[in-house]
Formats: sequence, structure tokens, C-alpha cells
Amino acid sequence: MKVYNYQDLSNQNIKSLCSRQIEDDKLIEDRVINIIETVKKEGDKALLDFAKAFDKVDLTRLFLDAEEIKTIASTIPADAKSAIDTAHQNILKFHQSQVKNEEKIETMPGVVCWRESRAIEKVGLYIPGGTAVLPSTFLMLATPAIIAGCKEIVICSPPQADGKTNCYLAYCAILLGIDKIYLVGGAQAVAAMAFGTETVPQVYKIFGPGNRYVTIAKTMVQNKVAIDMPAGPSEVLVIADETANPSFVAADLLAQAEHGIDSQAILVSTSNHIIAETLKEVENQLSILPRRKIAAKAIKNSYTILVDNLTQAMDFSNEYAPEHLILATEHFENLIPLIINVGSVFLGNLTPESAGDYASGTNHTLPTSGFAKAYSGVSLDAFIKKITFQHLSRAGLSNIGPTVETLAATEGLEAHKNAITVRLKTVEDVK
Ligand code: HSO
Ligand code: ZN
Repeated sequence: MKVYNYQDLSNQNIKSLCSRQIEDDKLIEDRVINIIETVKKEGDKALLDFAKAFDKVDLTRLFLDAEEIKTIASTIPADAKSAIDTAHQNILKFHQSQVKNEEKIETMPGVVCWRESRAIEKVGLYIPGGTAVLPSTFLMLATPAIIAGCKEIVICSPPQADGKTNCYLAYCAILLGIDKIYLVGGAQAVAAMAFGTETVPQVYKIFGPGNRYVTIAKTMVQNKVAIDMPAGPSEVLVIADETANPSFVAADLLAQAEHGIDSQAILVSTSNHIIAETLKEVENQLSILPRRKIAAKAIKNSYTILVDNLTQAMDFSNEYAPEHLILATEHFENLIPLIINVGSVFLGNLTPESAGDYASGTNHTLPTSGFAKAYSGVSLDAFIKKITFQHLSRAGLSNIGPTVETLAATEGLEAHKNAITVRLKTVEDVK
């Protein structure tokens, strides 16, 4: 891990440290275009062919039904079942608290405006599968979709070698009351949900993380469907002062690094001592991790910055706009007002990102690659649309009428003006 001193960094240096170097991959883009076009043209046949080519499995049917899901789910170990139950309860509780009814507002006498929420009717959730086991993503996406009241929730997850899904995903489906899992992965799953096939229903919005193929496919179908957010490799930024615990900080950096070789784990600290101790701890803890090869590469691409004070640390963090921010300091309260750009924040020395990744209740689908400057993470809001309503009474029409007439005349839009004038006349006639 490279160590920088904030003092020595020019604005240009800071900009380049904050930029995520994700090169355009023309080869993958061309492949994804081809996959999308093939799914559009051939539907289910393409999905079966791609399962054979990419997942190395001969599927006879593109989905698991309720009976099959039940059978697979019954093989889940008891400890995993109870951990999924607890995580689900917390995620449910937190996302249920996001249900809000807005007030009706009388902007002037007789003119009443308000907003109401409606669920997006059809949503598609992509759950990475195959060899990776990601029940947490299933919970994070399906729980708010159900609370929102989405009528159709399409789950796509790549098939395992045995043509099934793993027991953890199957158990999540049972817990959430989802009775079908489509055995479709990769860019072809995104294409299927965007355009529909004989078997896979078309949806209005696609959610979920995935590899480069999935990510590129999601950005390519955006003229047809909405997506949750643009996605890039996962990242954490830890701000640590002298009250931090180096072994906790190292564990957090490595938890991020084990996600993938392109993950970023950044340490910004006011203390030279904490930096040195953390780097030592990273080496110690890394050596015994099962995914040490992946984590070591990610750590090598990551860096540390020594700052003069916590305000400077926050300035850097806001410029970087990390997916996750861990405030490894006892003084985190003072920093909260300074936070501007981040997906999710973890406060104090006893709050690791892992808590939020799995079970505390917050959502782990968060903006990466600096998109936290403009995007929020997934929450209940991502599954609903807000519709505005208004009603004018007689008094309301009289009160607002002349304003609208004048503005319409100013814009030279006589028909707009007339829509008020004809009404005002009848209201006045009745008087
Ligand atoms: N850190 C990931 C979520 C995750 N971690 C899933 C473990 N499993 C992106 O926020
Ligand atoms: Zn994680």
C-alpha cells in the first residue's frame, strides 16, 4: 500500500487519486452487444444456449418452481438459516421505517397539491450465483421490493453446474414468498429482463450487482428500462485517528479487498503510528485469509494518506465519494456534519462495514466509482415512483387564475391561458 502525505499532494494528484481507473473494454462491450441482440432475436433458445456455453449446464427448463425451491431450501444448515432470518428481520424493520405519507399542502387558498407513492409494478432483481453465494443481496433487493408492493418481482440468478440454485438463495426465496427463480445469469439475464422472452417476463427496472458483463449490459439497456445505478468495483475509505484500533482498521480494509482484485481499500489517518501499525496488521491478517491472493492484489492497488487533521480527512473523503466510509475514531460525532458524498457510513471503532453488508438493516447496494456524489444507495424509494396530485376549488381557480393567465400570455401560449379563462368565466357567471 502506497503512503502519501496530504501536504505534498497537488490538486491534480488528489484528482487522480480519486479517479477510479476502469478502462473501457471494447472486447467485452462487443460481446455484450452480441448477447443482447441474440436474446432479443431468439428469446429462450438464446438463454438455453448461453447457459450451456457460459455456465456449462444443459437446462431443460429456465426456472425453478416452488416445489423445487422448497426441496433445495430444506437442505440449508440450521446456523445459516437462523442468520438469514435475523438479517431479514433487521432489513425488514429498517426498510419498513422508510414508508412515508406526505402531507397535502395548500399553496394558496383553494389550491391543494400533494404526492402519493406507487410501487413500480414489475422489477427484475439480479442475484449473482453459481459458485459465489450471495443470499445477502437477495435479502437487500427483495425485501424493499416487497414492502413497496411491487406486483411482479423477477429473480434471475445463474444456474449452478447441477442446473439448480444453492440452498441459501432457495431459502431466501421461501422466506420472502418468492415462488420462482429464473436460472439465467450474466448479460443474458439483463437482456431477458429488459426485453422479455417466452419464459422471462419483461420488467420496468433492473436491480443488482454483477460482473463486468452484467454491469455493461445494464448500462446498455437503459433506453428500454430503468436501472438502480451504474456499478463499479466495491470500495471503502477508512478515516482513523489516534483513537482507532489498527487491527480493526486492517480487518476492515481486508474485508473490502477480498471482494475482488479491483476493490479499493483506502486509509486516511491523522497518525503516522496508526498507519504503520495498520500496515503491519494488514500483512499479518492477510496471510491467513482464504482469499489472500485476491485481497493482496486489491491492497497493492490501494493507498494510505497522512493528513494533518480530521477536517482534512473529510475533505478528501468528500472528493473521493466512497461507497462505504468508516469513521474509526471516538470523535465521529464531530465529523457527521462534514459528510457530503458517500453511500453508507459506519460510525466508531465497533462498527465494521460487514455489519451493514449483511445484517444491521441498511442496504448494501450502494453507489460506487464516485457516483455517491449524485446517487443514493438502494432503499424503499428505489422501488416506488412519486406521483403529484392537485385540486383547485372555485376559490382556488379564482386565486391562481390571473397568475397563470399572465404567465401563459408571457410565453405566447394562448391555449394555456384559455384553459383558465373559460373556467374563470363559468365560475364568475355563477356568482
Ligand atoms: N460490500 C458489498 C456487499 C457484500 N459484502 C455482500 C458481502 N456480501 C457491497 O456493498
Ligand atoms: Zn462486502
